[in-house]
Amino acid sequence: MIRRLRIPAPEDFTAPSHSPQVTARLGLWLGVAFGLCFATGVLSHYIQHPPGWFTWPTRPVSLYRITQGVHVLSGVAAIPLLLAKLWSVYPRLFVRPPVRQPIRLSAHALERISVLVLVCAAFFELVTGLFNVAQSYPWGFFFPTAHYAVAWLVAGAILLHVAVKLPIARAALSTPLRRRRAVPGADDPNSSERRAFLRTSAGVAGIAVLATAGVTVPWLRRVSPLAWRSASGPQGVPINRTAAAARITVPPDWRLEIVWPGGRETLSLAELVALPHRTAELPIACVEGWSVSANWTGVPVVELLRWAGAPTGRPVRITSLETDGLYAASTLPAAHARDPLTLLALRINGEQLSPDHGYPCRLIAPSRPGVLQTKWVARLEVLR
Ligand SMILES: Nc1nc2c(c(=O)[nH]1)N[C@H]1C(S)=C(S)[C@@H](COP(=O)(O)O)O[C@H]1N2
Ligand SMILES: [Mo]
Repeated sequence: MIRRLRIPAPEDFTAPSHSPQVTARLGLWLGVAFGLCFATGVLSHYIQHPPGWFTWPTRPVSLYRITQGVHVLSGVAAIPLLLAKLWSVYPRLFVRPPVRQPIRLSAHALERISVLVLVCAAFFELVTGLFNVAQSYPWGFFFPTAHYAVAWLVAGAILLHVAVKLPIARAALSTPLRRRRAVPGADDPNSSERRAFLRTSAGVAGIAVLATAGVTVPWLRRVSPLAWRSASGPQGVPINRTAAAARITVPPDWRLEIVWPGGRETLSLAELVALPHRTAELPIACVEGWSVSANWTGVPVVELLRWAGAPTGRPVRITSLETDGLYAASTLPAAHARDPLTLLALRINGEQLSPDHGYPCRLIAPSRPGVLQTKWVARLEVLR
């Protein structure tokens, strides 16, 4: 049996922007923004904590820069879209009574609870994400873990919400915005207001993206007043953690240590500098969405391992002089460890690395999150 759904008429609500045609379209756009944000966020999580079955390509060198840029910018776009969607449904959020059958937990009540979970979780993701890009952590929990866990809650709540709303959303999406009234030639006066509200919502989302996209899109830097990172910084690249903050002191007798199952080799800075170098243009792409390209010069890790007589084609653990930081070490997966563009960099944009950029040497590898580009490297360990 096919049930005919009654689309609430615009008069059911106080303003045309509260019509289901508006809500459904905003829902669709929001679904695209959240979908992109979720997919790129899960990717970023897997790159940083790879399960056994996961591999991430080393090419194009900017792949992570792109996926993480999409993550942060789709999140930025979702903020005005979520506010607009809440505005478009808010009369219905306060329908009385909130629970139709007070004794039994009705489907209606469950649906209302799932919407509450969805709204709270979505706000949690967008707000914590915003604070994260602003490098402000005014809370007690560990941001990546909480942000990742709640993302699954949002995804599940969205799927449930879409499943519940599919019939009404489909009907509303197939109802043209420009609906003709019974009187021929007379346009529904509310339809232009509905379209204006949708245009404004899309416009605000677009402006929010343009105003911030300069953090990662070089040619947008000049039109992005709200970009939270510019291309400037010592030697043309911003610094997240300075050598002073990480309490780095490079010992005068610094030697790079290379260890592998059954072997060990060390070399001085002078010996490292004397090895064949390679220069590559590679981006630093922070998980916070900002990214900047630079010309890095250094010794390819694979060549260094060959020079030491260590096995290649295995994952390599990179450890910093930093002792207690969260990002004091990282692991190069086998694909990155054997890539000739994975460098132990000694120079940036033609100059010796400044202390803040990781002097005496830092890791820089293609298509890799900034947090894994370990600075102030002290040790390479070939894993089994
Ligand atoms: N040892 C160490 N390396 C590190 C970090 C750190 O805190 N300690 N921060 C990482 C992060 S989060 C990023 S985005 C890049 C930032 O690079 P930059 O500060 O050198 O520009 O370095 C990475 N390397
Ligand atoms: Mo970062």
